[in-house]
Amino acid sequence: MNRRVYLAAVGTSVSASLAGCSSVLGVFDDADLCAGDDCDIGMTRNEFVPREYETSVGETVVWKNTSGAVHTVTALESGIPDEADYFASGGYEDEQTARDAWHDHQGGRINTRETYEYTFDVPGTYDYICIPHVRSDMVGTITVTE
Ligand SMILES: [Cu+2]
Repeated sequence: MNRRVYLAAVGTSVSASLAGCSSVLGVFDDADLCAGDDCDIGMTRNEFVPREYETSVGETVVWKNTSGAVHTVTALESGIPDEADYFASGGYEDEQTARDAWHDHQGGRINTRETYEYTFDVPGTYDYICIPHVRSDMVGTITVTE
């Protein structure tokens, strides 16, 4: 975890999350957003916070479900560098398998207060989604620098 980058990212995300604050907050959402101590990216009822996060090669990013809802972290194959490995909560090797597993048995789910982590080894931009909430625009982007 890179605290300096995290704090910078939080600074830019606050206004964005406030702007999208019309949604009904779950019981955990306001009090227990990821504070950077044990995670980098929190998950409210339907948002990754921060939505855009910067890290560097070799750093491990930790997501934590800070809401009462169930989420996934699922990379979009079309949204990651060509040389990068695919990643998804549940450890699925490709996006279709991850989607099928979710629809079949909520495979890859991250329950309340659970975490998912991934170490980025290839620089570039990574787009990912939460499968059950992508229609609510629960999407995020990780930028990995050298
Ligand atoms: Cu979600």
